[in-house]
Amino acid sequence: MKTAILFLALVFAAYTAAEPSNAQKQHDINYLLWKVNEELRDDHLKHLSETFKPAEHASHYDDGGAAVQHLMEEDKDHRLLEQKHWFSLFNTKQREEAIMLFEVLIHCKDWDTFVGNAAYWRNHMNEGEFVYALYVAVLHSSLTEHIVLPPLYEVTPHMFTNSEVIQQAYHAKMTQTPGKFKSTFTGTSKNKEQRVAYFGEDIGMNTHHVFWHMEFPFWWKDSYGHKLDRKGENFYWVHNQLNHRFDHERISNYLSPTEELNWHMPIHEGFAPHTTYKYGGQFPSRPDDIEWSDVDGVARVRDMIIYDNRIRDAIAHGYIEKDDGTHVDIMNDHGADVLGDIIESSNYSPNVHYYGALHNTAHIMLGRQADPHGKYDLPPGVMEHFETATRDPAFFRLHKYMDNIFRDHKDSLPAYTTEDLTFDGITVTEFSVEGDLETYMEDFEYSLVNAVDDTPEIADVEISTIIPRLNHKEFSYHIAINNNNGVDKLATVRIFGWAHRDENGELFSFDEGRWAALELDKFWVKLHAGGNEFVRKSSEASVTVTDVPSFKTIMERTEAARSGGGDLDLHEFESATGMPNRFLIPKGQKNGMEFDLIICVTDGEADAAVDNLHENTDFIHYGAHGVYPDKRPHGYPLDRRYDDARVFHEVPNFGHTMVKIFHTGHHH
Ligand SMILES: [Cu+2]
Repeated sequence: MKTAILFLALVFAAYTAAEPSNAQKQHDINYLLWKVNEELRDDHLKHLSETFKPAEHASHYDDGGAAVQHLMEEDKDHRLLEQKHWFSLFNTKQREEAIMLFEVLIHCKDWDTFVGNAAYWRNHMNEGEFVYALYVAVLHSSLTEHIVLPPLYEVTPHMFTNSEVIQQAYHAKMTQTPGKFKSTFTGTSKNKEQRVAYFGEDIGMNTHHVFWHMEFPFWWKDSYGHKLDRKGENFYWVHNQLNHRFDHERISNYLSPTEELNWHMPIHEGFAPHTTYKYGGQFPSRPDDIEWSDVDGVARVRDMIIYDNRIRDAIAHGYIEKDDGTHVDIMNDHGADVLGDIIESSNYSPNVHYYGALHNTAHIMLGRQADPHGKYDLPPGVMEHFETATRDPAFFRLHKYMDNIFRDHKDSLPAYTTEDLTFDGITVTEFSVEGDLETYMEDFEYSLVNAVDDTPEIADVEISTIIPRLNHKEFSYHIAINNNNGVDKLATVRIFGWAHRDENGELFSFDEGRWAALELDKFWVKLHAGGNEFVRKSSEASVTVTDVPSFKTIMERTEAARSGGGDLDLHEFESATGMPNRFLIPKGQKNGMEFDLIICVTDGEADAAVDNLHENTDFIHYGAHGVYPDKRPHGYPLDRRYDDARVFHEVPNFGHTMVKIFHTGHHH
């Protein structure tokens, strides 16, 4: 008996040794990413990086060590990209290397193997590849479930910060003088696009975009452990929302909505990024009104037109053709998912040979238009990084073009009818917002300590930048719903909004408005028999996330938990995949921008893909783990056309209200 207890105690000790506390794991991740272009600043990790032997632990990988063998051989043969060189995910060879490291990490069965590999490869691989592989692995590995990734703009500040400010940061470091430098948005007011640069250049929005592409990598294989649910449809929806949010910022700034990119027409807007690679020079600029050029080694413009035609043909036919010649019907709610896989394209595309990779190739095409034949040896353009792509107005034009392809498909589906939408016995009796909605600009400060070079012998000086960003005051919806069914009913509540008028003050038609709608919230409630009344706060919106705290704050909280022995709780920041909550509503206008709000209450029993959603209000909106909680298509019930707008307005379980969004300038 005693020996059995002793044995159990030993097993337990061995088990706990293998799985350290959350605070310890967070500590390791923090230091792996801290000063990522410099030597490791944690003694244990440094020791690991010098002593860990990746290939000697075959039983600690669930692929028997195949991935690590592969990477070791590449390294031994000196085939890996050098350090202190730019990295672009759209560069095939570089991406393959980053994926090799990701595959090593995702196949680790325990933390010691994971962290040993991370420390080892940090010294052996290009820093950009390392950061990318580690971020994606942390997002997807079951070993790192509660790890919060530090804000990317403080890990690789060059990708988010204007060169002028980066130069000031180097100067501050050289002269050992602390500095806080003001960032401004790229360009001058001579460029109308400057008015909305606060959106495309928002570092939180850029991070959201990068994270989405890390949660749903186009190169994902299900052999990594799980299937990415509705990946293609999510691709369509996340970019649809980015586009329509951007268009709303344009309307509130009296600009016309983004025009779609056209392969037959010049690219109207040029772009001067004012950003520099940490290694590899300036990001290239693109002048105004250039004609499209074929890009050597990437694609010809006419290839893009051919792929475009094939995709539009599939929409017109109502099916796509798989590579084995069989057909996949797309005239249903699942169609957008298949089209998304094809258009991006991802590994889920059923026929990449025929439909190409419209989105990924277009990103590279746009990124290279400044040097399409490689004559000037320029590094990749901003469009070739998810961190920087939205800075370029052409990003939104490209995505408007693709959004319109999805719209062609959605508009080809049968219209919703009253029967489709009615939730028997349910009536929305009140839907209102307390007070006015109010947006404002505020100053945000982030650290540039990781932008500059240093040595362990010289102490850090505080270097940061201050940049304006959009925010809004908290508000709440008042909702009253009558349930005449005599029994409890589970309901899905969906809230959307769109500008009442366009940039010229003309009314939006219902059809224009519903396609441009912004998804503001989605949640499940239990409706009791009779009257139900509740308040929903803007901060609870399930489509947005809280901004992640600074790298320094994460480190301080981690170390406090480690030394105090308490466990680290950063769970509110675990998902960074949604839009920052600051952007929930578009910027208002001084005298108020009219904004339509609608609420759609539908059958929660029929919609829910997961149990007990009414008790779990902070479900992860785009999170890559598991099944997406809502069975309905994204944007439902605004995703399809209506034969008559009255169908929508007369459903008793829907409600509407009009509000005004005011903008009150800069708050300090
Ligand atoms: Cu994207």
